Amino acid sequence: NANGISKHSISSKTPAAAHPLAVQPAEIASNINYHAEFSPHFSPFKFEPEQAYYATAESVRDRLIRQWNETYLHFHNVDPKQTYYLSMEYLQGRALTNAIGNLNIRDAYADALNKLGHELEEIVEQEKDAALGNGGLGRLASCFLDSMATLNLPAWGYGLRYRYGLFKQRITKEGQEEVAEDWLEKFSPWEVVRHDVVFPVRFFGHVQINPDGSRKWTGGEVIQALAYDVPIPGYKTKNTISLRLWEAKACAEDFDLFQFNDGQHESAAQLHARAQEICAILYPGDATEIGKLLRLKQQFFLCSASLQDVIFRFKERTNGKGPRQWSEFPSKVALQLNDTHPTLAIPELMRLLMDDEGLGWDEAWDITTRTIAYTNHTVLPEALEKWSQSEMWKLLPRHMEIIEEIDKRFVAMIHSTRTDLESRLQTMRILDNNRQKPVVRMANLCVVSSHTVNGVAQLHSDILKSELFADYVSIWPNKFQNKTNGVTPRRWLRFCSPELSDIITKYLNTDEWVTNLDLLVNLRQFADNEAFQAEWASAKMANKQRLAKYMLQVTGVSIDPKSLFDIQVKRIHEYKRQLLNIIGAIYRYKKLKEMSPEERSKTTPRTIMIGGKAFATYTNAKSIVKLVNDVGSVINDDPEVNNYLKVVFVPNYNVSVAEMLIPGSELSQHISTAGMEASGTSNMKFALNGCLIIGTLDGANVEIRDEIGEDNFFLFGATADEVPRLRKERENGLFKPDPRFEEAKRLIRAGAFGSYDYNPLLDSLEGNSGYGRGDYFLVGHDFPSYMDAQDRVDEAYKDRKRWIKMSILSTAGSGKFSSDRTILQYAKEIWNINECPVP
Ligand code: B1H
Repeated sequence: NANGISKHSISSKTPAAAHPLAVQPAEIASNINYHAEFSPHFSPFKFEPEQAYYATAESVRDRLIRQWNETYLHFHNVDPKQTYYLSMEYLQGRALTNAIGNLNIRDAYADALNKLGHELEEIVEQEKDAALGNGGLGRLASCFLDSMATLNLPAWGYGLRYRYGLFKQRITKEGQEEVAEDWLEKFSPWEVVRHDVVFPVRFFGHVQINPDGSRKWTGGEVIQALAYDVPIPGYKTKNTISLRLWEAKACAEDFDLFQFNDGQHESAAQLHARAQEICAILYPGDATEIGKLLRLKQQFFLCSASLQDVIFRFKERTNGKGPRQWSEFPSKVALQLNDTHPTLAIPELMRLLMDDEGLGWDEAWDITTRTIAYTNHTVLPEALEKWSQSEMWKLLPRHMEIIEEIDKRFVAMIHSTRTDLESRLQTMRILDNNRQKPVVRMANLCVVSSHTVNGVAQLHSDILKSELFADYVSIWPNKFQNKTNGVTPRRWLRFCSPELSDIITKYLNTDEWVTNLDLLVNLRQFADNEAFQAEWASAKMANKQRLAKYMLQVTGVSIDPKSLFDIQVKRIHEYKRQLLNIIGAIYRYKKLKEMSPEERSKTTPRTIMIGGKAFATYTNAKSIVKLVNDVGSVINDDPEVNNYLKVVFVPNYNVSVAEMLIPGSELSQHISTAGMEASGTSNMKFALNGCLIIGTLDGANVEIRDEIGEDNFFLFGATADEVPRLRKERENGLFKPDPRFEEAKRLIRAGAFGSYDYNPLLDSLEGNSGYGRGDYFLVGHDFPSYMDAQDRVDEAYKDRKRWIKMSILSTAGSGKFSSDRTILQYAKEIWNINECPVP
């Protein structure tokens, strides 16, 4: 290629002999030993758990690479239409348990490790989480990869290889402290660097107009994108797909030897430093707009490298049939944008097709719009990405030309065919020029340029159609779809709760539910079966004991496994209303204090666990973290009540912590202001694990309740369609707060939980209007019905048989929420791709 960088391609000279892989535990043990001895990372004379982990992981990786190569070659030969999932985030968590589970070699590896004097359970704990994502959106991408592989779909993921993933949360007296998380400190055994896969990505520069009128983007700086492949095995299938993560690096020739020898060390390495910046960190925002130029660079870096790779593969897979026709592109490639973060794929594909491949606008536009689809994950106005036009002109001048042209043609189309929409044009346009600083509205660009736009739960998709994108629906009524989220039942039940899984397999008399989650519905017939109930209860108890042990270890607080385990874990955000939870807990504490010992002994003992990370500059979210910790310190140290109530903050919530918490949970809180949580996915994981939900009619809660039955769901709160009216009423001074709510707030202000100044946080719940003020999230309004729902929880828990039955029905009703179902719907209804199993 132009930069003299060679690309990998399938050669006729592939190595022939397949090296046999170990099968028996003794052979596996010797293979692990082999890796321990020849891995250059550690001294061969040590075989502590850490070394054992790396050697085991490398042994497992050999198998993944074998399958990955077979899958790649198979796709190459069959040349099916393939989906590429573009996402700025993947929350992979740990890989070892998942890999040996999916490859169905767990027992052999456990035996092999035993032979070497280690326990698998201890070894898997050595692995650091790969946390290249913030929350639900990133974890969804990882669940999707697992399902794509398991369903044998020709699909894979593209992302960025951040040097530092999501920060580690440390809890101090001051509250949350962010610490860089060094997931690559030693190295990651799950990635394979591909020195033969490198693409140039340009920034800045200018547009050159050629004599024939064609345009070319030149100058500026060019940074290289280097591929790292993370093999993603499917469950009990040979298919192993790829998560390709790009790393940024500068070319050797960009290193100015003359300057360096001249003593100007820093400026000599300037481009190297700027390249390193690009993939240095994941921006730790979740549903908050991050207006950083470096973030825009990251987004373009992902889009450009991935599209060059896709086009390279498209051209390569000709199977000797002569050069590709560009008209074939949409029948070979589907691109899915995970929210607007990879929107630049749209102008970048247009640019590559027009400027590099010589296509005209109309043909390039036709190909682009038939290839790209967009998933929206939020309606929160502050999370809708808008980039400054002037910054974009500097960074991506050719792309801005293309975006202007898309906008211009859209405006012309409205004027010529839809004069009825002319009054709406100012909000529908891609360019917003009516501000001091004109911006590009990324969501509008996505809607105009995609063949399909989808929301992530039915209620959310309905809101997209009736509110956020209503104007576009009248132009393109068939463009909008719903794809309710799902979670992988492998990680989120089969592997994180082997105890419960074994019982399910025993009673269903098959383990097919792991790939056909709808089979769980057959558990309903056992909901009243006493033997089944007893086994179910004891599995849940074992999980609670494991969780209690963990909590003691990380917080020093001892919790009673016989108490009701009530959990809320998710990113801290005002719309998710952790404040409602903690204010409810404070009122509960106050009531317990007022009771006689006799009365107290009749209450349902509870352990409330709250965990999650707050965006570093989100002041109210950080105050909430501090408040939960302060309230916990007071209650947990109060001997009068601490047998009946504990409040514990779960530090550093991440995927691995979730795998411990969710199986041990009995009640979980999904209590966002209705209409604001697009879907939620942990609600699905909790329900799948037999945990009951207290929640609002928001996001996927609505569908979960439909599936498991309203009797098995603790519902409260305003509905989405009531929210605007309630906010109005509040503005008009018509809201009368509940005295219990007022009392709990008064206690905080009076310093019952320490001297930290919670007034600014509590003030957000007062007043009459304004975003973030005047109780925009309706905590006060929903408080009384929340407390009623909590009373119903306490009553239900006293009847153990009833509770266990509800728990069973919860799991039995969770079949719909498998990401296998979600991905099959994407495959059929958006991507138009078919399975391609490796024989
Ligand atoms: C979701 C985000 C998000 N929606 C901006 N939007 C980000 C927005 O770094 N940023 O700038 C990062 C993430 N994340 C979540 O997606 C929704 O809030 C959940 O309700 C939903 O379940 C999840 C997956 O669809």
